[in-house]
Amino acid sequence: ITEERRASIEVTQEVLAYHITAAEQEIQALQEATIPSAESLHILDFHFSGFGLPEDVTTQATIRMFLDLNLVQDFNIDYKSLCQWVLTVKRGYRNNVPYHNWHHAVSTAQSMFAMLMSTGQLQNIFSRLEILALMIATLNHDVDHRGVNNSFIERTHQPLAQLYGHSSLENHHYNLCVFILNNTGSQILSGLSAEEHKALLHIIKRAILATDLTVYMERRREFFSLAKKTFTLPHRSMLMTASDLSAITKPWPEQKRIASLVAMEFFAQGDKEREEFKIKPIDIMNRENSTRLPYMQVEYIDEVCYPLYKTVSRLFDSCFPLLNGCKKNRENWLQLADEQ
Ligand code: 5BB
Ligand code: ZN
Repeated sequence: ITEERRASIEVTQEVLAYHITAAEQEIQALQEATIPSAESLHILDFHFSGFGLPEDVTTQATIRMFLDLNLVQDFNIDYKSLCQWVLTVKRGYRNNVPYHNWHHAVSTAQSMFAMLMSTGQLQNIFSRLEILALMIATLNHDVDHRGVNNSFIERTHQPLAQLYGHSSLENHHYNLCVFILNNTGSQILSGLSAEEHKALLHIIKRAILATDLTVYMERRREFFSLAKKTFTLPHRSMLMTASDLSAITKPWPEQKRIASLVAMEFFAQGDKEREEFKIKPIDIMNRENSTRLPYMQVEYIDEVCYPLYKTVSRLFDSCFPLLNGCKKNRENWLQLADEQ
């Protein structure tokens, strides 16, 4: 690493720290707030909906997940640092992105939390360190998403694509996650030993990189065949994807709303491709196909979601509501597709 490169990193970190570190007032408000119980926040439910929750409640709900998983006690996490960390992660997400924003982060973390809490099984299988890693990873897994996919970033030759060879976005999400963990005042890991710290970052990295859907599609055969054997560990990565895609398992009004946000984000990328590269966007990003949305959702369920939740619920009975929700949404989308 050259002197110049080091300087450039330092400057970037300074800028980032200045822009995304939460304001003192905001931190104090969260720190002094009475955190509602998990029951009253409904975060133990698989059909939890984060949309419509006031912003301050989303950060309180996040704190509640860390408290109820005993992570604050077990890892000696300083409470004020935890508050600043959560608020800083929240600021790392872009409000102007329709789907990949803070609500998606909270919803992903909540799905992981609900799976972990639904059965003693999962909490016995994973170590305390793995549980901490999975919660940090879900909350950070899309931080600073720009509403366009890796393929777009690579084709536009953005610095982000030059920095990493593959999974550009996911590598960026991980690096920002580490940056926020090192940020003065947000150092929730200061109670960990050097070895624990190193092991934790390794798990977080693998978990965040696993949320690249193309990586999941390539590896899923492996998960499915592992899941059929009796004494195998469920893959942490599979639970990351199950949390990430949990919108498809939500009650119908929520699923409909989220699908339209996903479509908005896809179509916005398609519009950019048409304008900037003068190319015809791929089907799912082409606004002219908006009437095919119900049909695309059925395909998405059949090819991606159903096999995933089938495997997860086979491993853990308590996760069956995820599969059931997915099935119900397939019926609804199919009906809409047939009506057209
Ligand atoms: C397109 C190709 N086809 C043969 C099968 C179905 N797919 S799909 O699975 O890529 C697809 C997924 C098509 C349309 C979709 O949404 C239209 C609004 C979706 C879809 N993806 N629908 C969703 O509700 C959600 Br949530 C998602 C996941 C969004 C993750 C975005 C990450 C993209 C990186 C490649
Ligand atoms: Zn995501």
